[in-house]
Amino acid sequence: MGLFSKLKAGLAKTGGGMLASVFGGEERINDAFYEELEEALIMADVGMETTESLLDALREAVSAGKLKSRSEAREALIGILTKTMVPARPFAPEGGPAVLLIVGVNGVGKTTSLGKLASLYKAQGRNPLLAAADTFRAAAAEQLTIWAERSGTPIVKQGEGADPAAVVFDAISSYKAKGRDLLLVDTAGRLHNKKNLMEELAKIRRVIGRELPDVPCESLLVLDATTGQNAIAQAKAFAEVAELTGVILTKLDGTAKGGVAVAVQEVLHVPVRFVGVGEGMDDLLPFDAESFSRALLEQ
Ligand SMILES: Nc1nc2c(ncn2[C@@H]2O[C@H](COP(=O)(O)OP(=O)(O)OP(=O)(O)O)[C@@H](O)[C@H]2O)c(=O)[nH]1
Ligand SMILES: [Mg+2]
Repeated sequence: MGLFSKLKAGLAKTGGGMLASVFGGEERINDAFYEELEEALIMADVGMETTESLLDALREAVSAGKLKSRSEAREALIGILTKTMVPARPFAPEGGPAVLLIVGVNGVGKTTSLGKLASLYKAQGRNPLLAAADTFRAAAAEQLTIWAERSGTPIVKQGEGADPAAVVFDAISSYKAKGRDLLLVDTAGRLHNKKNLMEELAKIRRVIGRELPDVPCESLLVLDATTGQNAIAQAKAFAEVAELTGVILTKLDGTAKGGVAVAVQEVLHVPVRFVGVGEGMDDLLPFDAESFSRALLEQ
C-alpha cells in the first residue's frame, strides 16, 4: 500500500463518518453546509477555536473565489488546512545527524513508535542507534530490544532501575564509537506533574547537550489520538515543563478523533512529525500537512 492510501485508511474512522457525508451528498453551498461542516470538524476533535478559524477562512475563500459546489469548497478547505499545519522549520534528521528524544505519559505508544522509527530510518539508509532509557518499567528494555532485532538496529541498555541519564551517556559513547548518525532515545512514561521524573528528563537533556553539543535534539511528545481533547490537555501541560519540538500522534487507526492532529499544532505551535496508524513495523508515517488534509477530507 502506498503512503497516502495507508494514511487514508488510518483516517477512515475520523473522515469516514460525518465529514464524508458533508461532502458526499448535496452539492450546494448553503448555511446548512457550514453548520454540518462545523459539527463534523468538532466531532473529529479539530477543536472549537480551530474549527471557527477554518470556517472563517473557508467562507472568505468561497466568496472570493465565487465557489459554487461543495467539492470546490473541499479543495479550498484542503488548502486552508494545509496552510495552518505546515511546519515552520525542517525536521532535524532531514539535515543530518540528530537525536530524537521521545517523551509522554504511560502507554501512549512511545516504545512502539521508536521501534518503528528505527526501521523507517534504516530503510532510508541511515544508521540509527536505540537507547533504552526507560529503566523504570520492567520489560521496557526487552520490548525495545525486540523492535531493535526486527530492524537490525543496535541498542544500548542497562539493568532495571539504572539511571536513565547513564544509559543515554553510554549510548552516546557507542554512537560516537560506531559512527552512527541518529540516536533514538526511549524514556519512561511520566506525568508532567511528577517532579522527580521531569528532573530526570532534564538530566537526560543535559547529558545530550553536553556530549553532543553540535547535534540537534528533537524532543517529540507522543500523544494517543484516541484520547482526543485529553491529548491536547496533556500537550499543554508538557509544553510548560519540557522543551518540545514536535509531536508523534499514535493510534489514529483506532479513533474518530484524528482531527486532534490539527488542534495540537494550533495549541502548541510545534508540528506533528509522525502519525501512527497501526501496530506493525510500517505503521508509522512521516506527517505531511497536505496529504493529511487531503486524506481527512477526501474519504
Ligand atoms: N492501533 C495502534 N496501536 C498502537 C499504535 N502505537 C502504539 N500502539 C499500541 O499501544 C500500546 C502501547 O504502546 P507502547 O509503545 O508500549 O507505549 P509506551 O508509551 O511506550 O508505554 P509505557 O512505556 O508503558 O509508558 C501497544 O499495544 C502498541 O502496540 C498505533 O499507531 N496504532
Ligand atoms: Mg515504553
